[in-house]
Amino acid sequence: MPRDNQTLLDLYRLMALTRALDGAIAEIDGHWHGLEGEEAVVAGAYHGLRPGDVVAPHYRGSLTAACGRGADLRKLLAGLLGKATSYNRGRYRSDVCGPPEFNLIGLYSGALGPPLAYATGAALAIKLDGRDDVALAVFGDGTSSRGDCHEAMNMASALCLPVVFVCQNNQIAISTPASDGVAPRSVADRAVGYGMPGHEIDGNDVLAVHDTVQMAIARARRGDGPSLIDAVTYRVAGHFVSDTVEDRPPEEIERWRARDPIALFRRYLVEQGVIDDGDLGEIDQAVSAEVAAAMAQAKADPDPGPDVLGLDRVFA
Ligand SMILES: Cc1ncc(C[n+]2csc(CCOP(=O)(O)OP(=O)(O)O)c2C)c(N)n1
Repeated sequence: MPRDNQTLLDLYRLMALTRALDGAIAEIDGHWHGLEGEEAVVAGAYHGLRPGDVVAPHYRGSLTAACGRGADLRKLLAGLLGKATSYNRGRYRSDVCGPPEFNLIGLYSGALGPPLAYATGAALAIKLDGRDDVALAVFGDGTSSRGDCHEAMNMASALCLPVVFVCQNNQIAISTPASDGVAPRSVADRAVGYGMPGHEIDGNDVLAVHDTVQMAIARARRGDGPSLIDAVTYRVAGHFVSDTVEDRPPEEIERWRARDPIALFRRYLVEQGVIDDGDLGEIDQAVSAEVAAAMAQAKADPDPGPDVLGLDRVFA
């Protein structure tokens, strides 16, 4: 698929931003569910959407989805810290419930699975309105075994809805390996049962993710219906920051660390002559400074007052 240098650099920047955010939040929040190693899936999937498209992100990476759609970093971090300056005035964690003005569907109840149905409902609305927008639902391998996932995919295919399903397959759900929790060999194989295209791809290759998601989006916009993409990656850290239980073999973790998606993409960009190491370092520094400044501002922001405890809307 042809891509211009700006797209390549935007993808790199979104991956670097995702990692810098992840590291900064991990330092202050022991309950943070990080996504180190999974950056290629989220940057590849969330880059290049149109404003009218609707996204139901997986909770790991929902901040990347919001950033990719132009949300303000300081306001997002204020949401994480429960500050009055956040999009929802400190009422809900922005890592699971993004600002709806960016057409983001949140994990409103905390239950994994329902967002697939919400995204499918959004796709039905898009179709009934006669628009050529699409809905994108991203979810984990564990979530893919929920009943909601089956219902959403069945309805999406039966009604030929413009929705793209992307499994952010980090191969584990808390402590259940996908090999125990997913019945077929691959999540993508389930697509056959729904009569939609299924693609198993390298989730550590940002270009494979971006190209495949964009291809599925183009298909959905044409009115040809849903697709299922299984982006296979790996969770190199614990389920959340303070999770010290580790029952995966250390050599398996090291093998995946050696396939770090950001390092792989850096090498590609330099080898292709798109950018040199020095300029990549400048992007890294700029992104880190941006995250540090937004975090400092969000920390200094005021806590919500009694005014947000009223019975009005959650979102400002
Ligand atoms: C319906 C529901 N069941 C259980 C949970 C508790 N829970 C939180 S994270 C998680 C693991 C989900 O695994 P997966 O979908 O693979 O995503 P990952 O955490 O690996 O990114 C579970 C079971 C939940 N939030 N919602």
